[in-house]
Amino acid sequence: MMGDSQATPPQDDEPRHTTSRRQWLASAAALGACGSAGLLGWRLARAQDMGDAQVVQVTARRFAYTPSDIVVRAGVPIVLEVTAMDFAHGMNFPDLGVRADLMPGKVVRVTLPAQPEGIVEFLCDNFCGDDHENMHGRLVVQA
Ligand SMILES: [Cu+2]
Repeated sequence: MMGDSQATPPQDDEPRHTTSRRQWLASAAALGACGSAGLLGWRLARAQDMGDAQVVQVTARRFAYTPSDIVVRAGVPIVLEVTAMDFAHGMNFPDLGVRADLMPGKVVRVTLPAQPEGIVEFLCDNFCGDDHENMHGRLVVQA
């Protein structure tokens, strides 16, 4: 980009104009040198946030989540693609303040922030029948 603008300087600029333009170019180049590195770093960080989320498929049906132990890596955002098979179950992670209404037959994406190592419990919070209280599972976060 810089090469292009230097290779074809505008012919009709006044000298003063040219000077200020040159100063602008110099500071732009200086900015670009460290600025683009910073921007690159930012882009990489964003890409990791977005692209490296671990995706896990989960199904929900009376009265269980499958898998009931969802094993994920610590420190990496989590996306659960949850399909309810038979009812609009409600997936609730009380400790994370995250819940989602599941739609029978549809994939619902439940996004969770990166977690430290440990266990995070989740449950069904839409009453779905006699064993509703037993419909729960665990996010098993491993280092
Ligand atoms: Cu349920």
